[in-house]
Order: sequence, then structure tokens, then C-alpha cells
Amino acid sequence: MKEALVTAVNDQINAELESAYLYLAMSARMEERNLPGLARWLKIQWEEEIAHAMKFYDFLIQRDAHVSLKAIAQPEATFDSPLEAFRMVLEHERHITSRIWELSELAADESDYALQSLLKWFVDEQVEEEDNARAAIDALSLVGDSGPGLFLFDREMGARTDAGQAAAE
Ligand code: OFO
Repeated sequence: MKEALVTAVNDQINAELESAYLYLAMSARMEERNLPGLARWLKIQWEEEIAHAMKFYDFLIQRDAHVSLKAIAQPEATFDSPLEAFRMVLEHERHITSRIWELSELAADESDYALQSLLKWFVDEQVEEEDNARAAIDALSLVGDSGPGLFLFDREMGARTDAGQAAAE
């Protein structure tokens, strides 16, 4: 693999692990707010992000390229309401989408067809990730930040299947 691509994929491993760390911290904040369903949803998201990082990790290993793990920044997981939390999720996923698209452009410039093939999965995944965050924002905008609506929404979000199960589907 070209060195610039190896560096960019290693940076993306770091970005995925940072995403995981952010969602785990947000999950803890939801536990503190007595919202176990939202906490569970975010914890599953944490697992998904680890799985994303590992897809890139395994790809580098398979291509006989050097894996270089970097420091993971402390996450900024402070929010005033569940609605604000999911706005943060959407903003973060948009940031990840732009990174994936940049990486796709680089892979195309360098004619690395194997990396382009891997990234196609991530391009599609980001459509789903942004859509999920938007759906939560829409629901929270309707139900508000307290009361029976939030109780029911929390229960619904807690019914999400685990990342391992989703990956096996
Ligand atoms: Fe949340 O998405 Fe990874 O890539």
C-alpha cells in the first residue's frame, strides 16, 4: 500500500476509536440521568465503532501494512438534554462521513481498488448512521425532555439489538 494511504487509514482507526470513546462517555451520562434505554443504545454504538476500527485494522494487516495506534483524546460528552445529546451524535457522524469521503477520494487518486471497495461499505454505513441520529432527534423533538413520552422513547431505544448480533445478520 502507498504510505499516504497507510497513514490515512491509521488516522481513521483513531477516529473510529475516538467515536467509540465519545459514545461510551455519553452512555455513562445517560445512566446518570436514569435513561437506561438511551444508555444501552449508545453503548451498542460504542461497540459498533470498535467494530469499525477493527475493519480498518484487519484490512491493514491483510495488506501487510503497518498498524500504528495513536492516543485517544478525552471525549467532550457534556449535554443539557437527550435532544442535545443526539444533535451531538448527528454532528459527530457528519464529521465522520466527511472523513470517509476524503479517504475515498484519496483511495481513488491512488488507484487503490481494494481500499475503495472497503470504503464503499463505510459510505453506506454513514448514510445509516446519520439517518439513525436524525430519527432520534425527530422523536426527541416531539416527546421533549421529560415525562411519559421520554420514558416510552427510552424504552424503545433500549430495545436495540446488540452490535454483535447486528454484525452477524
Ligand atoms: Fe459512527 O461511524 Fe464509524 O465509521
